[in-house]
Amino acid sequence: MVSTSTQIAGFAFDNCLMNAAGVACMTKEELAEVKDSAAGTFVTKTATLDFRQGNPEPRYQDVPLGSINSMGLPNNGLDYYLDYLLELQESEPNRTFFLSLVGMSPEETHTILKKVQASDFKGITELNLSCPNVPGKPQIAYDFETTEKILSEVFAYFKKPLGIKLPPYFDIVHFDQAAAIFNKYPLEFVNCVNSIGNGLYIEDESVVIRPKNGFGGIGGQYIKPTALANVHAFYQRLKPEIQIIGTGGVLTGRDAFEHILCGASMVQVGTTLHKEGVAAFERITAELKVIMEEKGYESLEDFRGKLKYIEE
Ligand code: RRO
Repeated sequence: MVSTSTQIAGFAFDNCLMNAAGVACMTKEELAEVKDSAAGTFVTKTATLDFRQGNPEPRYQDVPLGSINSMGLPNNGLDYYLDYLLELQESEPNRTFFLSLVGMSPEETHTILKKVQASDFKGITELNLSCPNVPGKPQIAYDFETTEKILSEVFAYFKKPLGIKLPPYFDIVHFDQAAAIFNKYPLEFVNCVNSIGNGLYIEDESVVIRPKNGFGGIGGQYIKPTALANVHAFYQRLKPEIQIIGTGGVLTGRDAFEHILCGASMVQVGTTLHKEGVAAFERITAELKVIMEEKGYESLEDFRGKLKYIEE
């Protein structure tokens, strides 16, 4: 009797796998397909206050070891996603879903979060501090001063369950500094990681996506070691009340197992979901359960965070 069920922010999910924001979540139809798959829940495309067209196409390319994208935050606007989530609260009262959002400025972020706070939304909010693809807008969470200012202002009025989506960090001092900031706030989770920003993929003599002359966020196999390092670095540093969602390089049950071993309580699938469709959830769940059975683990708690180190 092996279970991959989990909890985030006190809400129960019957599976720890879900989509990563940006994949299979732009429209209600896509969200419904994830909802009705083997996934435990879904997260919406990151919503801004108003509809955005995003960057010119081609803007997402699957490549052999992963993906590159410069979507530029295309989305249907906050109300589209919030209305759907409020509908689901009536039709599926026993399930909890995630709303991803960010403003085009700190002011817009506050406007959006105040609307969510004032609404009847009972689910979980993920504030995306790591979009790498809007020309002229740096990834917020690489600027610790701005990040701290936003969080201190947000928690003055936002009282619903909130987590943040982080970019990958690459320096131990940055893990220390980021964790010290996050530990000051009542965050429910951090989600590690967004795509590795501004990679360049070349085929023959050309880039493969149009925006920014081909620079884009890298996902898939390329990023698993970075993702695992970020999951584990924050697992080691954050107060236990802040859970970790692991995202990056999940192709197989083994990859999901490694994220959980590093401390993840939920595992998101992006590039692989884009390549394979929602059938990926059933396959990866089955593969994860085989590994758990082989090792005699019945639940995620039996191995979460229990990464082994090599003794002196
Ligand atoms: O829409 C995007 O270009 C995008 C976003 Br908001 C994000 O957070 N991560 C990413 O790889 N692409």
